[in-house]
Amino acid sequence: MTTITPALAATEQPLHFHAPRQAPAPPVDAGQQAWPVTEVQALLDLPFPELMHRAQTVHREHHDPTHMELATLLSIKTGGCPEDCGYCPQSVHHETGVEATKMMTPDAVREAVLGAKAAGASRFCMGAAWRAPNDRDLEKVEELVRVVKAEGLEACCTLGMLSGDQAQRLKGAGLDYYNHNLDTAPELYGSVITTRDYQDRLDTLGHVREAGIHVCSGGIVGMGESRAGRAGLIAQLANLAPYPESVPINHLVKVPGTPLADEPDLDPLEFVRTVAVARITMPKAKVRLSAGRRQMGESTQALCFLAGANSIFYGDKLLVTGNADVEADQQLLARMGMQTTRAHA
Ligand code: SAM
Ligand code: DTB
Ligand code: SF4
Repeated sequence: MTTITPALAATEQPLHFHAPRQAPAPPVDAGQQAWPVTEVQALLDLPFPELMHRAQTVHREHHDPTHMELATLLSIKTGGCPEDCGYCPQSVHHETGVEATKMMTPDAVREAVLGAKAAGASRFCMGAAWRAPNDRDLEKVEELVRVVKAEGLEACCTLGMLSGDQAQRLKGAGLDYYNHNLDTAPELYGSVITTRDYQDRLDTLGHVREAGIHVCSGGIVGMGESRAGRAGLIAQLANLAPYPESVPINHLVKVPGTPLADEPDLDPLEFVRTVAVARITMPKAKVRLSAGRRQMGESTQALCFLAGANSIFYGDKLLVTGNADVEADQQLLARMGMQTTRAHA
């Protein structure tokens, strides 16, 4: 069960104080459901040191553990969203003080892309507070995707639900990734969002996949769910065939005025466990430590990187809330001896 990393194998035997506890093996038959939720929960339940060892072993088999992807996020159309997502400051259903804006112009977006590139980001993700874009919106977004691509960054969008035709159009504009999160386990979805259902989310992911755009899909941890709830989310993501190329794991950012503003704090180790299990069940994916980094502090972030997170949102702002500072991120990565990739134009 334990793989010896090449560097270790060449010189010495690993120390084993006791045999690792029984934990599920990776899927063997691609035709079957890859990760039953019970097996995902069994991973979440492992003693923390065992779980971290498993996650690091998988991580090293597929990725350089010293590498970090930097993705910058920009809200191209903020607020006024008709959906009622319980966590979200941009919903018209919650009084959060977020003002609705018009869509940003290509020139303003270009400026943000250049800033992100100069700061070292290689991926640029544009978010809009829509239930779904209309066709006029989409035409404008196509232009923005071209702006990002012209500067040599990977382009990602998150615009809400998409039809098959809209996904094809974004692909035609050069979009690399589309972000659309499952957010939580199917059985918890209705208690967080009532204006759309899980199947709507899965349908959009299907359209994105069919159009040949890479899928970016993850969820939010810390919304009051149990371990079983987190297992349900990870199992859904891991059982998408194929699983997403990119998996954002957000920690709930509690925004005053949203229904989840007073949610009790989650034990940080539960968050790290979720990252580790995402890494084990989706070995080749980029696992992005997304919202919540500012609040969780450096030690928890460092544990998440050791658990297999190899991408972060980089820039002083997420969509409407603050992110960890760029300088603090650069220092943390430098202190950890980690490298990033720069965009080429
Ligand atoms: N409106 C589009 C949609 O919902 O697909 C795109 C933007 S929406 C803000 C993108 C994602 O941000 C959500 O699916 C959710 O996972 C995440 N998000 C929103 N508010 C959050 C919060 N307060 N804390 C953590 N994640 C959040
Ligand atoms: C994702 O998974 N997280 C990002 C991005 N995809 C669009 C959004 C996080 C939002 C956090 C709260 C806010 O600033 O609105
Ligand atoms: Fe709208 Fe997206 Fe916020 Fe939900 S998460 S309210 S769809 S912006």
